[in-house]
Amino acid sequence: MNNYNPINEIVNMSDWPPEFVNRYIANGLWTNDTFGDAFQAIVSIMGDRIAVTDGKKNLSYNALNESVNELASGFLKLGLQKNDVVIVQLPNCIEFVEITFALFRIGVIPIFALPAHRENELFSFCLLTKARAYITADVIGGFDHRNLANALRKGFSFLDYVIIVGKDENEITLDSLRNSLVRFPEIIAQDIACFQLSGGTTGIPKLIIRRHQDYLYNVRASINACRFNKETVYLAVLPMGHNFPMACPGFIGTILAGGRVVVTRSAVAVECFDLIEQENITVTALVPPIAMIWLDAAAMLKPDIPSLQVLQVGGARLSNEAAKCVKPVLGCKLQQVFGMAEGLICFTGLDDSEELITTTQGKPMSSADEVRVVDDHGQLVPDGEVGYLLTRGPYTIRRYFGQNEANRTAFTKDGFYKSGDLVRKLGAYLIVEGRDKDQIIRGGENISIEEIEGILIKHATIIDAVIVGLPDQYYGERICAFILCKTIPPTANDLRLFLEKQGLATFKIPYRFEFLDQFPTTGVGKISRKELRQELLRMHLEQQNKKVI
Ligand code: J2J
Repeated sequence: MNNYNPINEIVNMSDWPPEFVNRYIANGLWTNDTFGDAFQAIVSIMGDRIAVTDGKKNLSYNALNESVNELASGFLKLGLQKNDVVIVQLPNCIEFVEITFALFRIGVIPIFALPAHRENELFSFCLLTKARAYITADVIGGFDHRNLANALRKGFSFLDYVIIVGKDENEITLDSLRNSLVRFPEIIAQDIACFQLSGGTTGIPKLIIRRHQDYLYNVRASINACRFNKETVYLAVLPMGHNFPMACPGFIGTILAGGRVVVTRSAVAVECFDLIEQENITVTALVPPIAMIWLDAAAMLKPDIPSLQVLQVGGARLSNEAAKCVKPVLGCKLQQVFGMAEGLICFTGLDDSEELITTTQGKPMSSADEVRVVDDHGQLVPDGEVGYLLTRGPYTIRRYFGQNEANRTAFTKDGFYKSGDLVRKLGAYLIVEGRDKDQIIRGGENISIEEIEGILIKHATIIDAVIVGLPDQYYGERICAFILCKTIPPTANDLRLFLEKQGLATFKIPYRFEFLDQFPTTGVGKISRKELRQELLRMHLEQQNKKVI
């Protein structure tokens, strides 16, 4: 059993029923090529044009291709084989691009861990997949990943290799693997390209099987919707392992469209504004908390960044108020992106009306995407009413890897993925109203946290606001607001008066305000409501204990 590879069980499985496979192929959505083929094709067109930039370092398409081949050969010579799994945990860097395409080329399957993941997440990935290698950097954001590597090695005898990007005396370095060419295994469109991670804010991320055929379609449809082309210069700010900056269209989409990727390890507004100016960035992608900070900084600094045509914002709900500021403050178009690593991606269109761009989260990017909005009993709700989003399509998974329980609960019998998002339809467009678990029900009233947050950020001193519920024996839940301020915070009473003046119903006015210097975030930078809820409970219990004493 020692050589048992759990991946073998899914290698030849088709995740979609045959009638869907046939339809997606017949309609030209799924093609026979792989990421390796698509990359090769663009290399032969772009040649010596720059593909990736990191600081002063540039790699042309030809040079990137050479690196990819050398690394792919090195991984094979080291002993990795097609369908082995490796964990890749890296900061944004050129090597991220090289490694991704090298692994795609030889069918070694990366799990893209985010830099913020620690033992809990990595141990679970190892256990599920029997990962054979851990590819990381020595230190990321002040944290020494060699300690994590040691813990993994101790825990799992099957983890044969630790590969360090950068210099290291004791471990295998990536550079030492750059090797003369060997024969590559044959990779077909049905092979697994990578594991993406579910973005849920509870528990350990689940593994999402992305095959060349569906993931390549995901990238190509995104390129189409976002009009990426040879003139695109994409700034990779969000952690590149996440589905959004990776494949929607992200850095892979930029490369396959013949554009240039500029990577940065800093999301700090001034540093990014400088980079946008120096590198003539045309598009970048952010999560709302970072977008809000950029907007605030830009309002003061008035950066000179005319090259920036589009700011994509997704990953969490951007308030309509913040959405309306993007054009006047940053001088570029806003593109809202509502997506999930499990599949479905919605974009607002580049030519859509301001109204659609600032008040909706876009429409599904593929005509083959199927969307249903249903009530608690799975019955369709009338158009325009809020319900749970179910979706199915040519790049939306039908099951997770190694998650029997989640596979029973997260999908309907007819293969729709239950996203857990509460949405409202406006024609083909979707408006995200929250997540099922983020709703606040106070005294039987469903409270729209979006409405309260949207009003709070209109206050002159507030950068961002998050509403969470505190369990309460009388009301069921009470409304609490966490506030991030530019300057000295207003008092809770000021804010109550402000909300009242803005016309917010009395029962929606928060019972409690907490002022923080920063919000806890998930690995990709979304605000972690789960951690804020825990923090609130902790503060509440502390106060109760004080009262008892
Ligand atoms: C509200 N909630 C949103 C939005 C995602 C592009 C963009 C984002 C992701 C992503 C992604 C939202 N408004 N605009 O993979 O390719 C919440 C929803 C969704 C969950 C998915 C991409 N955009 N969300 O965020 O897998 O709750 O993917 O179900 O990390 O984020 O999270 P994740």
